[in-house]
Amino acid sequence: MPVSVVVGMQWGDEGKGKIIDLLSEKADVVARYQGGHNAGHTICFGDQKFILHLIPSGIFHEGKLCIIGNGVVIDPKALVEEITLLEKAGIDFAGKLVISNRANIILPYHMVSDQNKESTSGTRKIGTTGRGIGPSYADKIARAGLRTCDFLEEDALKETMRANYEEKKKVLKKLYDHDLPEFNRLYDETLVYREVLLKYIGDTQRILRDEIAQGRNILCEGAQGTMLDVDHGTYPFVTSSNATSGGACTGLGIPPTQVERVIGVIKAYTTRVGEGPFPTELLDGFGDQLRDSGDEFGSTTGRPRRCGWFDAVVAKYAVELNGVDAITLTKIDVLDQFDTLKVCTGYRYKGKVQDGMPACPRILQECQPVYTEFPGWKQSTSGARCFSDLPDNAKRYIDALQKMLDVDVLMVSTGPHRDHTILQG
Ligand code: 2SA
Ligand code: MG
Repeated sequence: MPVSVVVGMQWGDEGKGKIIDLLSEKADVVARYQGGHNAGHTICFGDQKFILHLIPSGIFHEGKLCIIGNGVVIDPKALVEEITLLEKAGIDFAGKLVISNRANIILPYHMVSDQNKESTSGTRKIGTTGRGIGPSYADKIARAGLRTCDFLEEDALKETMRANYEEKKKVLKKLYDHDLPEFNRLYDETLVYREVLLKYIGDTQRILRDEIAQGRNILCEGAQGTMLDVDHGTYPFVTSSNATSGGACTGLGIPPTQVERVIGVIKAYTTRVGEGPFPTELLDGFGDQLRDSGDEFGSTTGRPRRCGWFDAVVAKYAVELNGVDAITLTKIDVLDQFDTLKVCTGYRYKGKVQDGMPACPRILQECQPVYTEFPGWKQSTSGARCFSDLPDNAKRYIDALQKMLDVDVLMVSTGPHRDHTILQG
């Protein structure tokens, strides 16, 4: 069973891009299963840095097939721009990219709706990326969306798109007094992107079925992270898809019985971007120090990320929920300058330590973290490639996390580049 799923174990930005890029070497197919161009997966090699939003992080390797699955929502303009940018950097897409014919489309009115809802929601605002992700998934679930297969026949596309447009036009006018551009302008623009994308649209479920039958290695790429999962995350402060490992099956059409392993990516501290509860958040100078040393700014929107200590309650929940059987621990070097490190081992609510992850955001908001302290190492680990080269206190910190989570640490990342990596075992 050659299918592996790579999943974010926190609120996204764990460093999945780098890890998938590394693991892609041994994969035949790399497939994105949810989210859209809200994601920002950063990959560095040589002196180049790329931020991928929709294209799977295997694209930089020769001979790998990259798939955008049915669970992804696609903004045609964003995808065409990303393809064009990568082509300019010398990436050849011929025969390398297939987009599911069952993926839902994001159109400009989804973005308008997302941004207007956010700006009129006051304290109920989610802090979305404003990319139209939620409204597009809402249309999908309401069975009102446009899909990539609708691109295949121009007449049908026009009819479906017009019906959607007319409805959105009324709703956006009524709710936000917003006027959409006229239909033909929107349609003609969509046709331009369709022209570029048509050749990539295919039946990715069947392709994956055949690849699996031939024993090929499939790497399923999650976007965002466990705590942003629409069912299991800190709802309503979540994204609108299943970022957990189960999303790989629905978002690609792969049977659960074919998934062999789940690799969890987790940062040595915690960040989140957007609103919502975050028990270990540091609102003091330590938080600023993490943000500065970790360069913690949204790779899609540039927003400063909120930073805090490692949260083992979140991590254990993610292990359980995703069935994580190996961990890759990232950005350990960002902790190099701290005297003392804290790890949250439990949540106290109204004087009592909670069992598990509270479902209700109001309760989570009031939870006080219970911390265990670790001495820092005050030495550079940046670029280390061997576990034995790490300072003793860094080894102790990693060992302690491994014990708390009861899962093997497969890799430790000590910097943004491919070779800034410690491979275990
Ligand atoms: P949305 O736009 O509807 O998915 O937003 C809903 C919530 O999901 C969060 N979200 C993210 N969190 C971390 N990283 C993401 N990708 C970008 C990055 C984010 C950026 O890699 O840095 O640049 O701001 C991502 N995408 C969605 C979002 O912040 C909301 O909390
Ligand atoms: Mg990111």
